[in-house]
Amino acid sequence: MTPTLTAFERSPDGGKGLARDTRIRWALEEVGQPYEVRLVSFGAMKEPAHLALHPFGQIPTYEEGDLALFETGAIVFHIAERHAGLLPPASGGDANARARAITWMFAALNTVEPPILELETARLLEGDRSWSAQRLPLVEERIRNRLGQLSARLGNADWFDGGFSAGDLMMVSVLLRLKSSGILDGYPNLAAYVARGEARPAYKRAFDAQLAVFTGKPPTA
Ligand code: GTB
Repeated sequence: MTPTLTAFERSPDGGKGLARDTRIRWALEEVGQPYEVRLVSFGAMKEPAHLALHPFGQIPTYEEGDLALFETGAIVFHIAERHAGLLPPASGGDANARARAITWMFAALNTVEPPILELETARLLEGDRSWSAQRLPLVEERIRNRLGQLSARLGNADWFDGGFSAGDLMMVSVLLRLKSSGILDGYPNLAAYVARGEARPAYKRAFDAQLAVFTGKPPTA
């Protein structure tokens, strides 16, 4: 059954791939699952029909037959459970490696993304407050602290635990949000890690597909 995602009809980033539907598109591309997209306006996201799918009135959502999901972590995990390629198999494989890959998904969402979101809030929503100039360095410091720890763990490896996994997909998606800040440049192995994720053909297809929404041109891949 072909799943359907929701995505912004008009993304504030104009197609830079930072809205969270990109990580779902990427996961589906990695496993070779075709999908459809329903674009929603900011108004429609707060209407009852969308709120029935997403209690917080956000994108992305994921519908597949009778199943409706929200939260990108749950959606990527669901895709990884239903298809081979994003997690080591649950049985007949390395169960510990699977558990570690899932751990990296949680680490990306629960430990790395929050300070990055804080920075976006501090810059976009609080930049005009009198205390903003004092707060920003503190927020950036919290990010650098996490990146230092992440960089030390990654070392010279390509991915966080052996081969590419849903954990890396999520971690790259989260770190991508820092690209325009320049903060990643201080951690060359993390910058290279993000570039490796972006270079994956599945990521490129996902990126092109979300960009096509804004250019009106069909994806080239
Ligand atoms: N925890 C949820 C998940 O992981 O699914 C968070 C979902 C979420 O924040 N969705 C955002 C949303 O719907 C879009 S992705 N916001 C509208 C609202 O809350 O009313 C966040 C996002 C939006 C825009 C950019 N951008 O333009 O750069 C980047 C990221």
